[in-house]
Amino acid sequence: MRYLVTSALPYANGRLHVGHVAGAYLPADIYVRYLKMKTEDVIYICGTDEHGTPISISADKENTTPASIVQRYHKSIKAAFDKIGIEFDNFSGTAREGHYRISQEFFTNLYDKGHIVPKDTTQLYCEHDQRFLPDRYVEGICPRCKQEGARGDQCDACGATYDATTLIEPKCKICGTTPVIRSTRHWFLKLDDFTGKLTEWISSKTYWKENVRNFMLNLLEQGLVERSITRDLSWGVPVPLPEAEGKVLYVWFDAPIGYISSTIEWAEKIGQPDRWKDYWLDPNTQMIHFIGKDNIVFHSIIWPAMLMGQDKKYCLPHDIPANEFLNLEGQKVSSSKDWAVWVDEFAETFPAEYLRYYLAVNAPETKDMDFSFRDFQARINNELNNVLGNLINRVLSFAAKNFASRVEACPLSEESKALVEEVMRTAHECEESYSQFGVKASCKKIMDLARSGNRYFDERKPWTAFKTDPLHAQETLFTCLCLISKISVLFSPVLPKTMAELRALLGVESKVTWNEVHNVIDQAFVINEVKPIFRKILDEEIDQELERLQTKAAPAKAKNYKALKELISYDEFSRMDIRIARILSAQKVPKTDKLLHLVIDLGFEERELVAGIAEHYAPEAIVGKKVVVLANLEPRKIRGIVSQGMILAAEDENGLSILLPEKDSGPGSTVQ
Ligand code: B3M
Ligand code: ZN
Repeated sequence: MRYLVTSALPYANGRLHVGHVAGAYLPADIYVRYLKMKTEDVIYICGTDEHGTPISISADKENTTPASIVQRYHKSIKAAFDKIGIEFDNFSGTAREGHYRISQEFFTNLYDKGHIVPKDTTQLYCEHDQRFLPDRYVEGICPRCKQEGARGDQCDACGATYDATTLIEPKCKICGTTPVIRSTRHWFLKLDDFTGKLTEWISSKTYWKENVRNFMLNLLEQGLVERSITRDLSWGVPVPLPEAEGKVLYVWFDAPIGYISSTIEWAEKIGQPDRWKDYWLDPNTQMIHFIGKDNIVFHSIIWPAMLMGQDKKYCLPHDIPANEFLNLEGQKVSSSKDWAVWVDEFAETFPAEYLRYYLAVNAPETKDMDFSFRDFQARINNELNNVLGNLINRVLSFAAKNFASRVEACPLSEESKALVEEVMRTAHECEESYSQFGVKASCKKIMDLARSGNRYFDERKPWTAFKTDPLHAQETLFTCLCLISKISVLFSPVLPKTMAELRALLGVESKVTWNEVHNVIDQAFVINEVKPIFRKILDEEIDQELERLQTKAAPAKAKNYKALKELISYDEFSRMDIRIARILSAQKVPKTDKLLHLVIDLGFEERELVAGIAEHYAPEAIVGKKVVVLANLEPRKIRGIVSQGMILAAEDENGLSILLPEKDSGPGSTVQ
């Protein structure tokens, strides 16, 4: 059997957080490691998704190119994967030439068969920026739930997808002006052409996760509609039609093709350029796409339809294990609000495999789960340390101390045989759960086995037996060492590095294969070294993480920023005459709390003005200060005083703060 495993291509537009890892990457990595241990023919393919409007918007904002944004995040994402041992056979990116070529081939194949048709559509167009505003280039009020900040392609609040022209009060994301509606031609994929084939195909997928299968059946039942697969953008794969100049393929059209282009890149890298065909063009390949639940429709309907419409006979997905979401401390993860645990940061603070363990036992396989730092601490301390770590420590220390680190094989009593049988049973159960992507179940079984090991050790009391019946103690130790060495195999897909360390301590072969769990051990164990392989997580460490999370996210959460005013032109701005002035005298305006009566020196003249700062500044505290004044504001009579100008001050929930020039600019200096 041949396996082709993929994980959703992360957008090259942000750092990797633990939510990503829990859903689409760790379960796939564990599955692939398991298959590789079974010496199956498997490759694990991924790369960054480098198109789409969020990337070009980031580039616009930073005044740089999409290519440089992509490069930055490709590197950062790959480095984060490396840190937690997510090991791809190839990690490519979709802005590469080979990817463009094959994406265009996909389009042309479908087009030539009549599955792609042009249509004149209406789109939002910004007259100021002279461009169309696809997808996230526009924001407005959701036509369904009326939530503000809904994007052109979709509303995050209610999940609705709609035509951008139905957005209420749409605004251009670049300049904030209200766009107009203009017509433009786009190309649509006639998904309905594939309804028959898709229905037949899905009917054989009885083993799929229910969420994916139901989703798909539901969509098929509702009837598939044409989907626009082109956009008016400059960043992306150019549409390969002469009449489509200036248009690119929609990011979701080219992204899954990245699975193929990354495999082709892999084949080229290993010097066997045709090798990719063994996977993609063999109908018996089991292709498995690990994704988050938000990507189901693209992987189960659109992508298979795209594959079905090709000249080449590509294999179709064998399974699409879609995971649910991982929340953080009870709230939805939000990258923009910094309510997230970043993988690279986390791996600086804690051993990276603790994260793998926690995300595995807490995997959002069938429902949304929560990442909580206290729970993380409890799991690591109570399970990895107190159960498995404790078993390893006591067995290895005892062997080192009382058996000079060498424990010979010996005949086993019924009691010991029962434990060995439990090991075998667990091995079979893990085989079953690993092969069905069940990482949570595997971890639980392995921990239960370690618990049984501790119980067995306690009951047989080798520390007493050793004095009266050394053979009894030897049997206990040997059986425990067998159990631990089997755990080093069973747990390898989840904790590859730690289990390799454990195997080094145990003095067993460093290369680990799955078959080993079925072997009967009849050789002595020669312990290399005794040292703890886990450490406890301290309360202080967790307090610190929680504090960091709260303070990072707090400003954005608590603060109520005032809405930005409408844009003004440079001309409008330049009509304001702002100057530096020195305060010559200040006194309270009688019978008011807020007002100060000031005399200021503008260099070329002296003036009087009234400022509403008395609650924040005592008169004597500001005399002599140089301040910033709007000097050409029309005079206004306030409490009998003609106020000629306005002092500029910043305001937030802590009150007012008058602006002062940072250097010693003299009165009359202009401000721009
Ligand atoms: N880039 C979307 C996501 O991360 C996406 C997946 C593409 S898989 C072909 O949600
Ligand atoms: Zn605009």
